Amino acid sequence: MSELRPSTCRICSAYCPVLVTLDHGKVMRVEGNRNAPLYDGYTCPKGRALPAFHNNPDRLLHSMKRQPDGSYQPIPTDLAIAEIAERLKDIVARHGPRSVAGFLGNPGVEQVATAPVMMSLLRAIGSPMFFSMATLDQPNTKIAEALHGAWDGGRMRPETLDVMLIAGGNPVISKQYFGQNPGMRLKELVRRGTKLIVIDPRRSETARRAAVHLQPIPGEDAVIAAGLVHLVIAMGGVDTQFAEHNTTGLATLTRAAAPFTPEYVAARAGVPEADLRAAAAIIANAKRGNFGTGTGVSMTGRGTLTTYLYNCLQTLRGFWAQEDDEMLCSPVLLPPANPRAQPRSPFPAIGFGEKMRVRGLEQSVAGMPAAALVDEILTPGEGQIRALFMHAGAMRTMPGEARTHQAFRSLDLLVTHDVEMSPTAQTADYVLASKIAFEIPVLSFLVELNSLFHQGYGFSDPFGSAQPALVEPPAGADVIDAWRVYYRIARRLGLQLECGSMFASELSPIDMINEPSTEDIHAFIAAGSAIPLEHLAQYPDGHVFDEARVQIAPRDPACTDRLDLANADMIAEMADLAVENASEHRGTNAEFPLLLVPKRMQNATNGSFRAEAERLKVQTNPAFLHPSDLAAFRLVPGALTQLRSRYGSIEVVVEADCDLRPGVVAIAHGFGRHPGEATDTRRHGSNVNRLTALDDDFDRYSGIPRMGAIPVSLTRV
Ligand SMILES: Nc1nc2c(c(=O)[nH]1)N[C@H]1C(S)=C(S)[C@@H](COP(=O)(O)OP(=O)(O)OC[C@H]3O[C@@H](n4cnc5c(=O)[nH]c(N)nc54)[C@H](O)[C@@H]3O)O[C@H]1N2
Ligand SMILES: Nc1nc2c(c(=O)[nH]1)N[C@H]1C(S)=C(S)[C@@H](COP(=O)(O)OP(=O)(O)OC[C@H]3O[C@@H](n4cnc5c(=O)[nH]c(N)nc54)[C@H](O)[C@@H]3O)O[C@H]1N2
Ligand code: SF4
Ligand SMILES: [Mo]
Repeated sequence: MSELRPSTCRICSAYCPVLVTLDHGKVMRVEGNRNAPLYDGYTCPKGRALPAFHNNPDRLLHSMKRQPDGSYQPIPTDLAIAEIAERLKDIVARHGPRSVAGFLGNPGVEQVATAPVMMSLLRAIGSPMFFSMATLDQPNTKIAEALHGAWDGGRMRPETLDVMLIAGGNPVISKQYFGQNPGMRLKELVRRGTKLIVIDPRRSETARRAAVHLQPIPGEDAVIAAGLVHLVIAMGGVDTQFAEHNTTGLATLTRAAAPFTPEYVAARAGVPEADLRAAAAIIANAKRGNFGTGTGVSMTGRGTLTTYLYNCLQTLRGFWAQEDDEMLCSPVLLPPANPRAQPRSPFPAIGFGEKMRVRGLEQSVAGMPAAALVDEILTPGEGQIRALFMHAGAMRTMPGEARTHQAFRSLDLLVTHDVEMSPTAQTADYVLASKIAFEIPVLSFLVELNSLFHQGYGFSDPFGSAQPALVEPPAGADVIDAWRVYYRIARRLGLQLECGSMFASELSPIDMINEPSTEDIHAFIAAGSAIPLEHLAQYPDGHVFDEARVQIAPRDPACTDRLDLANADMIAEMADLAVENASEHRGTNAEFPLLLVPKRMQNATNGSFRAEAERLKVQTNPAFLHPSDLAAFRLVPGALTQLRSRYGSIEVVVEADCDLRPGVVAIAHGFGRHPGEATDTRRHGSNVNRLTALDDDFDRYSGIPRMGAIPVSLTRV
């Protein structure tokens, strides 16, 4: 019996609504759901390939335990959990609570119940060591907000903008900034007259729609941002009335930006001065605008300063939502909001939380520094991490693959969840076979939650959906929701877990006798939501709740908060930037003449979805170069080549890309096999994180190292 059921693709945070064709409980077909609002039926090829993901012959259907000889044998999941609980008890008794850590990455997008329950177990044990990929992604967005302050009313809605600037982001492919049908949203934006400014060393799918595309040398974004601040001030673009009422530090910022003249910036960043001036003129003449940064900025060093400067530029122009504007991302499953057209003063970015024992790092507003995890494992002494719960594909996605591998294998206990024997699974003591996709109920909560950390997420209109699981795991499978592992461990250790909305002052106890459902955990996280969760059930395709639209309220006459245009650390960094030796900081030379940059590919999401690589034509992650560079290295497209950085080397397939700036190598991360496995580069791709290091030129707040603008070289094989 065939039936059509609405659900949501969760391979990435776009959360596209889909219609799933089921036949006798088997996923047969996935297509965009045109009945759902906002998305106009959009899906990408990955979403449409979900049936194959479900029916992947390599899928892990049983949990695995590592044997003394390094091989893996199936183990009943509940037995694995019992053994893990015993070992954990012993580790806590011997090394204390801080020796237990949890790490959550992108698989938490699919399994949103993991985060609260994993965190709850760590809290019950008394460990502060909860890490997430957020600090190896774009921690600069939250940190810049802490340093500058935030606008209570938020940003201006995209459909009202005269100018939108995106530096180091490619929404058409990544869906970041336009989560709902990005191609179409961007087209509408430009058709309505918004001038798009894109800063990207590649003429990306997004840059093609730009009024001005700056194609700079990678890693010079802070210089460009400072140059735009300088020019906009010089052009008389400061909204002086807004600045007077809402800011401090204008004179200091003006002085700090003075060295970044258009001549200097153009020469240093390798962009035409006329284009830089054209971009500044668009900004200075616009009435409404928004500026954002992506991973091209956060990975290439100085992400915090760059995003800080774009926030300052936004403030100089008064580009924040005004009284009576409709709030961008009015809450649906988040608690009700009452935003006002007024500033919120800066708040501490660091200095309040757990201190790391390495590189002077500590917890920040962006979370615990994930870049410190590996060295917290490897550094002996009080507080050393001995047990790790991993819910990510870290062996492919963490900078510095070799050191990460060394750390993972040195643990007393490494537990990971997985859907296949990925490189990360192959380092673990226990691999817990996980449910996937339509076996898991879905709640649109995560998309809204992300909007609190990064302006590129959230629903442009108050959309919400909650859908049940559609299918059972295959007959005979012994797979589990990740959160249940933490719940069952706690139960075995006699610990009481607590859960609730992250906005609530108090959490509520979880029933430790009758195991809750995943929907029960969802209800905990959405407690106190603007639209009660029960209302969502009436709309199987999802719904825009017009009653949830929030208008920005007037400024409170008593408000004395101010946005800071002259954070001391940021101003000091600008001074360093202005006098440093640019080429020395960049690190290119005769041995490493090229700069490697990150990019995302449409048909792969980080390290996931390798099972369908063949069908999606992303078996390998090619290293793209400008044809002139290929010629200079006497390489032809498709050739196998050694790509080398100061930290390591990988074999890659080179391809030509006329849209790239010469001197740049663009390659996607998330590929490659376990270091011990035989590899065919054309079939498995290569792990870019053999070329990166956890302590390379790292951000002092979040610890994120350089994962872009990395000096590299090519050698023919
Ligand atoms: N060099 C370099 N490194 C990067 C980046 C970069 O640009 N360059 N980007 C960084 C960024 S922004 C991010 S967000 C991270 C992403 O890195 P991760 O957070 O690791 O995310 P994924 O690679 O998407 O994780 C998917 C993998 O997790 C495993 N997995 C474990 N549990 C589950 C589960 O329950 N379900 C499913 N479906 N899979 C599971 C699967 O094997 C799958 O391969 O990478 C970071 N690393
Ligand atoms: N299809 C697909 N979608 C994804 C993902 C995926 O792997 N595949 N990953 C998801 C994740 S985890 C994240 S964090 C988001 C990220 O979302 P985005 O940040 O939008 O990621 P990208 O699409 O890689 O865009 C980064 C752009 O930065 C450019 N760039 C590189 N170096 C520099 C530089 O030095 N300066 C400037 N100005 N630009 C530079 C690159 O050329 C690229 O076009 O995407 C998410 N969506
Ligand atoms: S992977 Fe594709 S279909 Fe799935 S949510 Fe992301 S953009 Fe949508
Ligand atoms: Mo990410």
